[in-house]
Amino acid sequence: MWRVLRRAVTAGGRRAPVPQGRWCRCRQPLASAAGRCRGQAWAESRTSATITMPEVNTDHLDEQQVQLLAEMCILIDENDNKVGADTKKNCHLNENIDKGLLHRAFSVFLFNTENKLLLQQRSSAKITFPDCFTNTCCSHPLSHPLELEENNAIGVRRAAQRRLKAELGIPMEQVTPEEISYLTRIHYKAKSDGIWGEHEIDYILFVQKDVMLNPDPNEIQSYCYVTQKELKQLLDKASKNETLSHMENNPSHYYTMSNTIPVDH
Ligand SMILES: [Mn+2]
Repeated sequence: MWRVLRRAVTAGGRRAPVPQGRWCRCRQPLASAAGRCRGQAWAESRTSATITMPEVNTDHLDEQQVQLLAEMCILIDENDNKVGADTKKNCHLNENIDKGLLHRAFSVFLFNTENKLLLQQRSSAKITFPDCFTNTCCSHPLSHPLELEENNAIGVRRAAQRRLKAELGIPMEQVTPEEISYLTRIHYKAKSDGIWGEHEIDYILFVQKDVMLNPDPNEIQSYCYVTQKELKQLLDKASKNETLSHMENNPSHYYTMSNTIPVDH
């Protein structure tokens, strides 16, 4: 996580050169002679009655988590321009991701006043990456006017406040959108299993505050604060597949961020 963040921050402010070839008006390479990039082609396909979505049986999954699959995420192109909306379920099916479906997301790193980072372990009920350790809170802004607002990433920061309350039980007034800093964006793609996966542009958000926690066990099974040194040790152990002493779980369950690239070149 630290390595990727450092790279993303260092890269801030520079623009990638414009490559040659045929380009869509959203500056993405064209996927077809029809003059559309993959993101737009996907958005248009969603309005067509001839497209069939993959059928996935969710009967064996956690009921509360399955209900959340109906939430509407924000579909984007590779430059983070909104191109539509689709369910959380459709956004996280590898079958759709393989066709280029991409959605907007965020990743919160909350530090206390001792500069320790809050980590969480996802619950076993989670559909993607169950039991994985990760940073403080990863989720999505929804396709709702308040969370679609792009000025100063305010919509994403509002969504982060909502999910810090929902997952960790942090009272809304303890972390307001004004106290959440937007650093940069990364493009992240990873498979969770054969069916489910992630493909998103993540807004990296930092918060520094001492907060009250009351985690929802359906979302989170454990949490801890770590120093930067402790986090590096944990990641070292995870990469060597060694047992973690005070987080007693399979270290290979750490989110791998190796497939991330900074968006804000
Ligand atoms: Mn996602």
